[in-house]
Amino acid sequence: MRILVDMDDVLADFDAEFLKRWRARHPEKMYVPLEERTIFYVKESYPQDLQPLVSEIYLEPGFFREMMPVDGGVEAVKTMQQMGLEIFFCTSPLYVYKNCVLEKYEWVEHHFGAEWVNRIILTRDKTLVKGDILIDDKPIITGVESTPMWEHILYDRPYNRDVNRKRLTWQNWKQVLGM
Ligand code: T3P
Ligand code: MG
Repeated sequence: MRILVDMDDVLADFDAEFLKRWRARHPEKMYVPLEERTIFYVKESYPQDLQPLVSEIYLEPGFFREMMPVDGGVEAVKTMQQMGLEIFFCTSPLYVYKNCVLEKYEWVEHHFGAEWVNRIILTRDKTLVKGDILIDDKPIITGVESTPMWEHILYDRPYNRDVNRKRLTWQNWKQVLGM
């Protein structure tokens, strides 16, 4: 069985990194706590006049490299591999790819080890990738293939709770996947 695992907000905590930087840089400005996020894209969760300041943060050097791992994620992926599952990271670069692409590779090398870099699939279209399961926090995943090979299982996040689909966290993945 091949499992595709998304990176941002599944293995690497994009939202926490954003909030940490936002609150340090703009302590006088409003912020949206994670539990109140109902929109996938962090920028769209903020008023229009603040949006350039939001994207400035996740476009800056170091943002993707310095994200903390999501609790239990690294361990879960390594356990899956030990159980004989075939694991690939399946992640999309930002359209403004300058720092993000390199830093995603660095993040995997740092948190998993150099040999795991061979397992990165970087694509803007995940529907083209073959796998049995895709674990991803994005509510709806679209691309040129209308019926992807994988089953999308949501990584549970506040902004995807309106989607009625199987969901898991790194605390309950074994029960949800029946392993
Ligand atoms: P991933 O496929 O690893 O989840 O959009 C490019 C990547 O950045 C993609 O990574 C999703 C992530 N991302 C967010 O999680 N939230 C955002 O607000 C933005 C702009 C990107
Ligand atoms: Mg994601």
